[in-house]
Amino acid sequence: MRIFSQKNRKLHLGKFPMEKIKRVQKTTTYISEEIPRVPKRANFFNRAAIGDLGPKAKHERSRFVSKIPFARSMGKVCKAHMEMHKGDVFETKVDLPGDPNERAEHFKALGYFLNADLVGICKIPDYAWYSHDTDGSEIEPRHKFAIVVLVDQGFETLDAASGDDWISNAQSFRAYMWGSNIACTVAEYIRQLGYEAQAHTNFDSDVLHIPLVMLAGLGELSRIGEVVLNPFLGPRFKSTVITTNLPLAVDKPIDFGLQDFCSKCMKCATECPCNAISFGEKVMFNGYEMWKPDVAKCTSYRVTNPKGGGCGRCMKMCPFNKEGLIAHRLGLWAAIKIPLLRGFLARLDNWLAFGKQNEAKKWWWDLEIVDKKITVPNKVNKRSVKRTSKKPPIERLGMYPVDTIPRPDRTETAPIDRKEGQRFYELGRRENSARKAKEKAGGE
Ligand code: B12
Ligand code: SF4
Ligand code: SF4
Repeated sequence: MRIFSQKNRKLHLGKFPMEKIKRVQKTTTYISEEIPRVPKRANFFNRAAIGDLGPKAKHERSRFVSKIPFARSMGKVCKAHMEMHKGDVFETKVDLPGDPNERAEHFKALGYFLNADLVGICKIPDYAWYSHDTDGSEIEPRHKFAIVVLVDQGFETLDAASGDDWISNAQSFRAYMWGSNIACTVAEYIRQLGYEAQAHTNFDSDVLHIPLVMLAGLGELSRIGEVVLNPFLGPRFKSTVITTNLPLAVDKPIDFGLQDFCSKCMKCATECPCNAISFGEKVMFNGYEMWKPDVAKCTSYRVTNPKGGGCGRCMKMCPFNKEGLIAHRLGLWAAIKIPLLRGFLARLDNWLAFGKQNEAKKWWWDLEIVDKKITVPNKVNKRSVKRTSKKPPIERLGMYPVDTIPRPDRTETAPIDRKEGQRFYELGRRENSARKAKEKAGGE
């Protein structure tokens, strides 16, 4: 719903007023100068497939998306796009407008024309390139610029869902599929203009999306952990990336007060069905700070979930996952502009039980593919709102930094060591407190 006329709004600005959000020189998440590159073997979906999370996760990993018929069909579309990720570059470089600003505006407007929800541009730091592919071969950081495209997972459908029922993976794939359409089209177009370009989608990506989404000024890293939150879409999006050597003007990171808001709100942590999200302080992980989630717990839960396919309940329950003028825009304005209100707004969201399932919006069928037959599952996750922000007395989270990752080409199982993971978590917590204390004392 648009209240005011958008007649004179330039198309590269998109539909959300991102130009009103404060821009900053550095991300609101601390990033040191020394970030190691990691191989695709580190990806916990890959680890589950190889058996590092045990036999049950290994078995279910092979079907956790394709067990939902609708998610499976979108997956097939994305798979068909894979041959378009890379491609030949036209021999003649087109004489494009010399100004990188004009070019950046062109590609943003193009993204919006193709139905992107948000588009940003950044330079790609080396660490955002995976170091090795799944076969162990090295990956070269080959392009300097990233066009980062965000696609909504769909507010109204998520409003009806529990976040971990029989639509969850299909919501992910809705966004992956549109993202794949956009990224493959834009990459091919850039190659026709005579410049190298590659699409990085959910089916194959040589880059890590989280740092790129932040650097392209599309959001701040949230308590959920490995999720960037945009003020208008909340955490409810998937990203897709086009890397290129075509020089483009870049965006700056944003600051809308999320680090402070998340320090006063625990809703994602309270509502996570497997306690994978931290109630505590940020930790240092591979040279940057974050609220690291326990990805072993999250991956196991998502792939083995017996009452649904996948999970995204943390996104669903976040107070920033809203739409509408009163519920969202006014609340958002207050959360950004009045820091003193943030704790109250977080409590109010809980008290008003925002995030409860809205049955009026349910449209999909609960269906599961078992042994190539479609069945109606007899179990479905239905959830209400916990309405508490109490930290559990004991919180056992593990994390798995670069030194714990199996060799890039290792195809045999390398079971994770949960005790060691918990030890690393404690070390990361201490490292971050020491860093902050030093910063406070005026050190580096
Ligand atoms: C594998 C994966 C998972 C796995 C395992 C993660 C893991 N660590 O192995 C699990 C199951 C946990 C998972 C869960 C979810 N995921 Co996920 N995931 C991925 C995926 C496909 C690959 C990441 C990877 O290879 N990790 C392995 C290594 C690299 O992990 P790592 O070293 O610990 O680094 C992680 C972070 O620390 C961060 N990171 C890496 N380098 C750097 C550097 C800096 C400076 C910083 C600040 C951060 C950072 O990114 C990595 C993300 O896993 C990415 C897509 C992508 N290509 O980036 C999506 C992605 C990160 N997931 C996404 C989402 C949305 C989710 C879920 C909400 C599920 C859902 N229904 O949508 C949950 C959220 C869980 C949580 N609490 O954070 C989105 C995030 C979009 C956003 N809003 O920011 C992504 C980008 C997918 C996409 N295309 O949009 N995911
Ligand atoms: S952290 Fe993982 S298991 Fe927990 S709510 Fe988010 S997606 Fe679900
Ligand atoms: S639920 Fe609360 S703590 Fe979690 S990401 Fe959203 S605002 Fe931050």
